[in-house]
Amino acid sequence: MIGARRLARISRPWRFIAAAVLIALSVAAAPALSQQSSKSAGRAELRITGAAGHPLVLHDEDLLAMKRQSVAVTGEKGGKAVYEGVPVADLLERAGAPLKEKLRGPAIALYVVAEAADGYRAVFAITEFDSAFTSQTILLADRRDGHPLTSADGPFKIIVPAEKRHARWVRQVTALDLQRAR
Ligand SMILES: Nc1nc2c(c(=O)[nH]1)N[C@H]1C(S)=C(S)[C@@H](COP(=O)(O)O)O[C@H]1N2
Ligand SMILES: [Mo]
Repeated sequence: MIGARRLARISRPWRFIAAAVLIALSVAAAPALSQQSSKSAGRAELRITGAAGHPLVLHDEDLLAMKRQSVAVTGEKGGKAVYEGVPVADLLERAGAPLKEKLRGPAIALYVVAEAADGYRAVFAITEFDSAFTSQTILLADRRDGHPLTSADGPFKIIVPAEKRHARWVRQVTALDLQRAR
């Protein structure tokens, strides 16, 4: 039998250790929890930069509040998917880029560099986004088949529906840089 005095002597250090372990665990979990909540609060961002218009930073909730469009596409390997997002033209317009009736004269020399997190780059002439020039809608997608894009694809991916090769279907888009040809 363990006497009451002896029990108190044994259990006190154990109580101390249990408390220390609990504190250590909560300290360790805090960064993971705050990362989780910042992710669900949607801090994925898209920068629009460059020569024409004004700089603009958009978050995924901004894209969700804009006029949305979806497109059914066939992948390079034949798989089908429905991408949903915002026409790149609307994003450029929001940043003050000349489109529609303003897309004429010197503005015809503008081009957009789509920049990705892995350093990949693709170039589009500004006319490729304008509905007066083309019936194709190039989309900045944030959803595929109703779900947010995977980390390999997203948070944002450019969809070029009429293009059979997918070299300009830029994954992990971080910025659209609007430049003028010299
Ligand atoms: N960020 C990024 N996007 C990219 C690429 C890349 O290397 N990095 N490769 C492109 C090329 S060449 C192709 S064929 C497709 C391939 O897309 P998938 O891996 O989803 O099939 O992504 C395009 N988008
Ligand atoms: Mo490719």
